[in-house]
Amino acid sequence: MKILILGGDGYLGWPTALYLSQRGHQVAVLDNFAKRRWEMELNVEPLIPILTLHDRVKLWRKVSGKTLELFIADLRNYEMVKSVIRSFEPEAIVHYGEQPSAPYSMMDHNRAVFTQTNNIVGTLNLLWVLREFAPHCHLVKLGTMGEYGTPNIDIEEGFLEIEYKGRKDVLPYPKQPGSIYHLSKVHDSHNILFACRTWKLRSTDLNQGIVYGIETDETALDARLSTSFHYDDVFGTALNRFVVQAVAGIPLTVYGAGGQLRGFLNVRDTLRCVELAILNPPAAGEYRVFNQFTETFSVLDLAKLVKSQAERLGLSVEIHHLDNPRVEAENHYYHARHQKLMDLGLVPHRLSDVLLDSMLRRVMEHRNRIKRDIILPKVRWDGSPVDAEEKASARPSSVMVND
Ligand code: USQ
Repeated sequence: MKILILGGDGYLGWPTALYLSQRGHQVAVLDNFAKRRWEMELNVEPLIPILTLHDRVKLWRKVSGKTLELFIADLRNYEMVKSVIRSFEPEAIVHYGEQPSAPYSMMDHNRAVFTQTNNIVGTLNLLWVLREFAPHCHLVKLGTMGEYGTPNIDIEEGFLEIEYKGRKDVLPYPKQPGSIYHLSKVHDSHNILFACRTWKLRSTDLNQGIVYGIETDETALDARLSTSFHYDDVFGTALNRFVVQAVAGIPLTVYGAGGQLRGFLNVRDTLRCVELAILNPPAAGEYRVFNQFTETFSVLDLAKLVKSQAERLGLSVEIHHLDNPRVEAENHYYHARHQKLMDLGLVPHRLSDVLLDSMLRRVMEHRNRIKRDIILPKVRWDGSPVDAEEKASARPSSVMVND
């Protein structure tokens, strides 16, 4: 199948491209290198150095004999999106091409506006191009479990059957996201649902949980095929950060009580879920939602798991409860359904001692590259100032990001 990966230079886009290409699909990757620019803005970098996208594509051809077509384009530019879709003619599009960080979106007004403009306009352009030039193409869109927030009832997969004043309907599940970034995904979901209903496009919205892991079968073929693995306070996610902190001898940064419950999945399962969605497309006009995670953990339990596995490797690990920089529930009900991908055949890679051990060992190989001053959280949801120690490593307070 002809598959276009938007955000093909990123943590998930790159391994997805390799995975699908390895399985015989004709794959193209598109990126505008925004992530690399944000890294420069914040003075952060991936733990394992990565090549330029051009060189990664060349290396993949050498390693696998397979070709990835490369597009450099910005989704906010309608003409660019149009020309890519018309020239490649994808049958499926996997859309990771958005600003993915909640803290980045909460940093300041500029970045809040940027996140929503970038994400929502990019996706709207894409929907419009599909309407005009590729109405049969299946849009596999990366949404987030964070769209739902943490309601005090079970979370369903996208839709909720409700009875109100004696009448029944199945309606989009209510959304209570916890950041400007998560809100951007909610707005995308509404736009995509509208496009499917009105223009008979077809789409799968993958409400993905928090991804962890460094390696996939394809990136392991050559160290230089590694994906872009972040552990800083803006682009790193909870478990990936804890593993790096454990290796660096920095106390694990649990925000608040640590009772925040979230759905997690291994990076290898992200790739399989995307493949399952592609191989089982929705009908024309259908908008469907899959909750894409495999296990639920509290943040504190994750920290404890990392601590105990790291101690088996001889590392000494402490857990610190930091004043929570976010506005979120720290003790709450959380029961989210995630059956549809299992029904399609997903066999999860569960978080195990073996898996944590291999992550820790991989990070240990790169321990000399860990930047200690990019670990503590410096973005507060309520806008209150960071403390003196954090300020010492503060970022530029004003950055023009709206190019
Ligand atoms: N947390 C800590 N300590 C840390 C980092 C995070 O306690 O050092 C806590 C946060 O307060 C939060 C939870 O861990 O309660 C998750 O935070 P996160 O930074 O790992 O993930 P989040 O901001 O929710 O966003 C990430 C990805 C995003 C994706 C989302 C899936 O960056 O792209 O959409 O996970 S989900 O969370 O299910 O919405």
